[in-house]
Amino acid sequence: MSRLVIASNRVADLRQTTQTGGLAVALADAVRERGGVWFGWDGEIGEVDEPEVDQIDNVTRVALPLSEDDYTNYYLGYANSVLWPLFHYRLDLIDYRPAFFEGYRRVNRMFARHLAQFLKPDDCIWIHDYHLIPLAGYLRELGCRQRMGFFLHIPFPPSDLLEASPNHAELVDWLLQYDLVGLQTHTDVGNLTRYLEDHTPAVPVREGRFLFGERTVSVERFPIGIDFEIFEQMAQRAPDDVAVDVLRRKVLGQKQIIGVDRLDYSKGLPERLRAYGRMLAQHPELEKSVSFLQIAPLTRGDVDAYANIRLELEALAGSINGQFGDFNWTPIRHIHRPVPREKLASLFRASHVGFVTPLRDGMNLVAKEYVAAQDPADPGMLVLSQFAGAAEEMVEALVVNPYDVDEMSRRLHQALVMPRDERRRRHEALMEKVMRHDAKAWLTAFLEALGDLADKPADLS
Ligand code: GDG
Repeated sequence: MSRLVIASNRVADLRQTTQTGGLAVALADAVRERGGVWFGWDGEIGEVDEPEVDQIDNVTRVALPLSEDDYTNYYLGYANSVLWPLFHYRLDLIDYRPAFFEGYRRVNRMFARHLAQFLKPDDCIWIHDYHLIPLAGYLRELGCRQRMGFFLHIPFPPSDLLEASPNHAELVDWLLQYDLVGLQTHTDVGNLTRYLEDHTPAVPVREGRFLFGERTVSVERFPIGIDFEIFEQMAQRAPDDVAVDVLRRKVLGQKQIIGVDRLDYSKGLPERLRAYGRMLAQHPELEKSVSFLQIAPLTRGDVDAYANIRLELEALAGSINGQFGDFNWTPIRHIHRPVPREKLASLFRASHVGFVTPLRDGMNLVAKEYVAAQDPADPGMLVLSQFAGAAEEMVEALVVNPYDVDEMSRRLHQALVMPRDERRRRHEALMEKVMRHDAKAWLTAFLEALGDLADKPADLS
């Protein structure tokens, strides 16, 4: 088995993966099993010429800081003020500046130079997400001929939107330097396929395979999953403070709705709060018998669009509490601090509705975590946006249009009053999918596809 080399914007702390999400754990396990390298930014800002190298058994962790300039132009700039909004269909929020694109190229070129020194000829290289699209191209320029796969965690937009970026042709040319491009959904695969067919000389040779010059490139769907077993177990061990809260709610006969998202404009938070407010207005009988817990830890606070969304949410939550609340009832609790993962799992289990309504999302792992955390005998109900990648599979959820506040309000109410039999039926189907398509299955499918490509001749014409 060849070694595995992972490159991601942030390199995981391989000495302490239990605290991080299931994805980092699954990737860390894979790289430990095969031996290899994990390469990326260490999350620090500073000037260092050489990366920090840490050998942990058979895995080399290679991490380096970003300069102030690179942090501004590559990370906050091109990655998060151009690609993130563009790939989430938000042309209105793009802040395009030539210096951002220059920074993006510069950092990827610099990453390639450092990473190349750690590669062996038959390594299998797996590059993650929108920050590092050009990495394979720059590695190829340095003469690296290894198999390279790329996985995009966020959506891939339709051509009409992608073309709004002055750099769309370069972005797609860079994607064509990979042997395998993995995307989350059928919609994403369709969008990239149409772009390749309409705007590039790549020739389709069979479904999902394109001939580009001397090389072939595969485009496939690999819907990402969660570490189902660990999350399910975690949900069953409620910490004392959550257990007390559950008891208090039981005594009061109160149901809880939960939302958990990084504070981001793609997550549809204002629309979600409005839908909750509308439901309270339309159902006065719910007074004091329901509450909404929204956990939204701050990320990328340095980008203007994130500061704006925070202010909007605070105003909305304040107005809902002001209009409906009472001295002994706070209709909405809204938390910006991150919550430990174990607590999150038990809060999901203690909540009657999981309210997951992004305007656009690559997959959305929270939807899967909510399902995994439920008690199968008396499960809560998931209300899920049709624009989350997860909705392609999780059709037994109450699927909503996140732009339609009235529909969300109706579905939220339906979820709160849904009879137990129907909840159990829907949950059983959802649970089976979340369990089967877990993080391990995603990872194995991707690596098998990348491995298989090595055995096939490049020219399929
Ligand atoms: C990108 C794509 C795709 C959230 N708050 C806390 C916390 N979280 C955890 C959740 C979940 C993760 O963060 C968020 O994952 P999502 O999938 O929902 O969203 P993104 O962060 O935007 O991830 C997305 C994903 O990549 C994987 O490919 O699904 O579409 O946008 O695990 O539980 N965890 C803790 N405290 C919090 O306060 N511990």
